[in-house]
Amino acid sequence: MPSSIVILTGAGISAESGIATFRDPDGIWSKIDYREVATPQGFAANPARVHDFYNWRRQNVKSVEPNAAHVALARLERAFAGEFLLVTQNVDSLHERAGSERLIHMHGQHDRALCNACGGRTPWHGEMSLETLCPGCEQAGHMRPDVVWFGEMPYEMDRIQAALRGCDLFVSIGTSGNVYPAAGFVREARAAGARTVELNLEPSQGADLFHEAEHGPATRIVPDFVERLLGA
Ligand code: BJW
Repeated sequence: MPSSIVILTGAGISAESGIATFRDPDGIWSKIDYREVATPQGFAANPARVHDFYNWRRQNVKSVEPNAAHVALARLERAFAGEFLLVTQNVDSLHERAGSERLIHMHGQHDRALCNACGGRTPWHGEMSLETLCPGCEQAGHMRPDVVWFGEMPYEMDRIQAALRGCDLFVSIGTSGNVYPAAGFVREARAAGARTVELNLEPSQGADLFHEAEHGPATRIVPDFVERLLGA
């Protein structure tokens, strides 16, 4: 049994809940140019377009439920006696809705807004527009979705890297391994001496870097993996 676990999740863990992934053949980036909606330059060029995109995504996640893979990770966190950190690249809230608590949203969250002027973060569940002003800001700054776009620094990197340096099991779930720094976590965990496991529908970009892999839908392979781990 390991003593310290870090788990990284990506869009694939939420796919069976009904949230589209990014790079699968029918994924979001097959229909929409990421430069227009997921870069600071895209937001500066056409903020209304970016607000429309995230209003649609925020609305979409309201009707979905956590699946068996989210539930299994919450169960692992509760049952495991050692150090545990779940790092998700996902901006949906399905992990916390399934019961996960030791969780970092490294690419931000749909249900929060970020003030361009004061940097304050506010819970946000409705639509956002060019007229949306920061409720707690003396400068009445404009709000943007609290998500990390390309070229921006992901959140809580110091905490994540400390956990990677101290872990003896690293598990990557439902991510294509295309986007850094998350795609580099497996190397950091390996350098720290961790056993590394990939659970994904298909081999990811960095599949060779994992000691073990299991390929299949997350709702099957994640609960199976958790049961084996807790039973060991
Ligand atoms: C299933 C399944 C099922 C399906 N069961 N599995 C050149 C080299 C190295 C790095 C760079 C470079 N050029 C630029 C960079 C940096 C850049 C980057 O990595 N670019 C690459 C594309 C090359 N990264 C950044 O800019 C990051 N910041 C950064 O590096 O900061 C440092 C810095 C700052 C300033 C200056 C210089 C350096 C920020 C990245 C932000 C990513 N943002 C997004 C949008 C977030 C908001 C939103 O949701 O709209 O985050 S993009 C998108 O990709 C989203 C995701 O979190 C992220 C990762 O995607 P993920 O989760 O892996 O999804 P998919 O679709 O790719 O994969 C799904 C997988 O699931 C697939 O494998 C399926 O098979 C599988 N699957 N169904 C199990 N049922």
